[in-house]
Amino acid sequence: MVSIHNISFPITNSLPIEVSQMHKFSQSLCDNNGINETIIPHNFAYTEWTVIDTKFEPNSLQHRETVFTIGNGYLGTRGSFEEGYPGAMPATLINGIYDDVPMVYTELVNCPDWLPIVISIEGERFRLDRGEILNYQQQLDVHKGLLSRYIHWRSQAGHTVKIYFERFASLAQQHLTAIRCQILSVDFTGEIEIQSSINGYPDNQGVCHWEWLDQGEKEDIIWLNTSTRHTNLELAIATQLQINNTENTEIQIKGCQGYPTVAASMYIQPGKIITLDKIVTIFTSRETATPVKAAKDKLANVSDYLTLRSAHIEAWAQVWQNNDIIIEGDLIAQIAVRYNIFQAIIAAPQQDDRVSIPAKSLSGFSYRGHIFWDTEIFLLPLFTFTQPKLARNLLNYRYHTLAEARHKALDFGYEGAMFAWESATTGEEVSPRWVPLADGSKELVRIWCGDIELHITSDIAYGVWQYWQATGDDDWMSNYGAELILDTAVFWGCRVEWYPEKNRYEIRDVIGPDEYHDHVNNNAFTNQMVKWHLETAIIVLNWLRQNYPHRANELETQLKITPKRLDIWADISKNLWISQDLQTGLIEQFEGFFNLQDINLHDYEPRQKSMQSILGIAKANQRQVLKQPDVLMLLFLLREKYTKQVIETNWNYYTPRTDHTYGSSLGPSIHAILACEIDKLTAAYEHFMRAAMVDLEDVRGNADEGIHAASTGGIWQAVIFGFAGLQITETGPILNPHLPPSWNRLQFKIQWRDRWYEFDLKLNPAE
Ligand code: IFM
Repeated sequence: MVSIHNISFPITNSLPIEVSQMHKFSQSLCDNNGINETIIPHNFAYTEWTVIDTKFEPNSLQHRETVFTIGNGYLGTRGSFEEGYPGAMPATLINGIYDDVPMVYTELVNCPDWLPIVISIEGERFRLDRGEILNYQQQLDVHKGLLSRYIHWRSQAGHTVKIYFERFASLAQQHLTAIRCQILSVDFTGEIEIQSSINGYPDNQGVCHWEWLDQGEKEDIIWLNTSTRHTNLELAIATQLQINNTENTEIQIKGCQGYPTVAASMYIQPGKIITLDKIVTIFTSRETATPVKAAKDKLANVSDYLTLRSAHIEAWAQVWQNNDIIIEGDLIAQIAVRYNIFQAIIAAPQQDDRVSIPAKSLSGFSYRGHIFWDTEIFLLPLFTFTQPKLARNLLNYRYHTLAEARHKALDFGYEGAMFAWESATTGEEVSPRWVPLADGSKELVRIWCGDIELHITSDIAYGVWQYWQATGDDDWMSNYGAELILDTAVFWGCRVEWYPEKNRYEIRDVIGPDEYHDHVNNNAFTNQMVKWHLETAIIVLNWLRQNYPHRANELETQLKITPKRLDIWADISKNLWISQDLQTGLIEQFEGFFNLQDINLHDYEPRQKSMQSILGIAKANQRQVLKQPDVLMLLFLLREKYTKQVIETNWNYYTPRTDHTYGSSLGPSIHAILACEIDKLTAAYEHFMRAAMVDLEDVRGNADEGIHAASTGGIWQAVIFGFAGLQITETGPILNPHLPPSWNRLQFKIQWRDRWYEFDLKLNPAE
C-alpha cells in the first residue's frame, strides 16, 4: 500500500481483501448443513463482519444498492455509487419526511442526494460503464458501519487510476454523513477534476417531491434549502469539500438551481494520491425551525474526516458490546446475523418517538415507507431486550398516533382505538384501497387490509405488554402503555359480536396474517389474540388500580371503562369462538378453511412466483394455501399456552401448505423458531437461512426494492427464541437450546429488568 504525506491509501489498508480471507456462501451451506443450495444464488463473499462484492455486476445493481445501505436511525442511504451509473436507484430516506401522493396517500420521500462526486481524468469522466475495470471490490463493514469501494480503472485514453471511496452516516452525530474519496495515479501525469454536488431533485421512481427554496456557497461550502411540495417540510443540507493537498488546486463553485456543486481541479503524477473529504450536514423542519442555519452552523463546527470517523466507529463499538451475537462454526450464519442486526439498528429512530420503522426500513420505496405490524411483532423484541430506549421510542410512536386510531374506530362505528393497518405521520389509515394488478394491465384490485386486517390492534398491545414485562418500566406503563392496551381493548369489546343461537362470540369479516384469504370469519389468530388482549387489559387495569389509583381512575373515566364493560371483556375472553379439534389439537385457520380445496405445492415446482400470482387472487382465496404463518404465528406469539404436541400437529398441517419462498418474507423466521420447539433442526436451519439471506442473497428476487425489515428482527428472534430457546421465567431468563449441528458456540446478551444476562453456549468445549 502506498503512503504519502501521512495519508495511507486506502485509509485502513483494508482493501482489497485477500480472497483467502473470504468465504463463499455456497461452500458454507453445502459443507456444513446439507441444505439444497439451489434455493439461493451466490452473490457475495463474507468475513465475520463484512459483506464483500468482488465483482461489479451491473445486472443486479439495485439489489446491491439495497444490500449496501448505510444509516443511523435518522436517515438511510442506499449503496449507490458516488459517480452514478445508468439505471441506478439512489435514495436517502429520512424518517418522518413524508409527502402526499394519490392512491397511497403518503410516501417516504427520497431526500436530496448527498453522494454525487464526479471525477474527470484529463477530461474523461470516471464511471463504471466506461473505460476498463481492472479490479473492483465493495465492502460493508458492519462492525464499523463503513461502506467502502476500491476500483482499479483504466480510462478510454489509457490513464490508470486506483480510486477508493469510503462513506458513513454517523452514529455519533445523527445529522452528519461523510465520504472520503482517494485517487492514486498509477501511470499518468495530468489534470483531475472533482465535482462534489448535492442533487436537490431526487425522485421516488419518477415523482419528485421537492420544491427549491434557496441555495448558496462560500469558498468550499455549498448548501441547499428545499421543501416538500404538499407537506411543506423544509430540508437543508450543507457540504464542505476538504482536500489534502491544496497546492495546485483550484476551487470553483459550479452547478445550477437545485444542484449546487463545488469543483476542484489539480495536477497529479504517478504514485501521487489526492484525498478529498466530503462532509455533509442535514437538518429538517421536523427538528428545528431554522434548518439552513442548523446545517451551516454544524458544518462550521465539525472536525476533520478521520476524527468524525473515529467517533462513529466508537459509537458502533458501543452498540456491538450489547447487540452482538457470536456464532462459531458457521461463518455465513455469523455474518448474516450481524448484517441483519445492523440493518435493524440503522432503521430505528434513536432520538425521535414520532416515527417508527417502515416495512422496507430506510432503504427502498416499496410499501412507501408505511409502518405495519412488522415493527411490533418482528422488530420490537430485538430492541426491547437489547436497547429498551429505542423500543420505547417505537411504542411512543403508537401512543402519539392514538388520536387517529380513535378516529378510525369511530369511522367504522366503534368506540376505542383501532390502529391503522398501514400508518405514517399521523397514524391515519394509509393502506391503498385500490392498486393496479401486478400483471401490468390497467385493472385495479380492491385491497381490504386497511378495512379488515384488524389484528394489528392486538399486535401493538402485545408489543406493549412484552416491553413492560421485559423492562419492568412501570412509569412508562402507567403513563402510556396502559392507555394503549385499554383503549384498544375498548375497541375489541365493541367489535366482537354475540351470537345467542350459538352461545358464543365471533369476529366476522377479517383478514388474518395469511393475506391470501380475505373476508373470513373467526380467524383463529385474530380471535385468540383478542382473548389474550382482553384478559391482559383486565390484568393491567387491576395493576393500575393497585399501584397508580389516580391514573386508573383517570383512564376509567376517560375511556368509559365501566364494570359492565369489564364483565363483557371477561365473558368474551371465555366465549370467543376458536375452532380447534380437542383430540388432535389441530386449529382451523378460520371457519371453513378445511372445506377449501386442498393443494400440493410440489405440483407447482419449480416456480419463481407467489402462489397468489400463479392461481390469481380469487382462486388462492379458495384453496388451502397460505402466504405466511397464521395459526403457527399464533402458536409462536402465545407459545406458553400450547403444548409441543399441539405445535407439532399444526406444524405438520400448515407448513406444507405455506408459500415459503414467494409468499411473505415475514414467515421463515417464525417457522425456524417453531421448528426448534419441536426438534426439527434441519427444517429450522433451512427456514432460518431463507430469512437470513433474504436480502444478502436476494432469495425472493425482490431485494432491489429495499431491506426486508421485519425479517431482520425475525432473524434476531430466530436465534434468541429459536436456537437459543430463550424463555422468561418468574426468576428471569433461561435457555432451552437447539443449536444447529455446525454451531460450536452461541454467545449473546439480553437485558431483563435493568440487568444484563450474558449467555455463552459452547457445544464442544474440549475442542
Ligand atoms: O405486514 C406485512 C404483511 O404481513 C405481509 N405483506 C407485507 C406487509 C409489510 O411487510
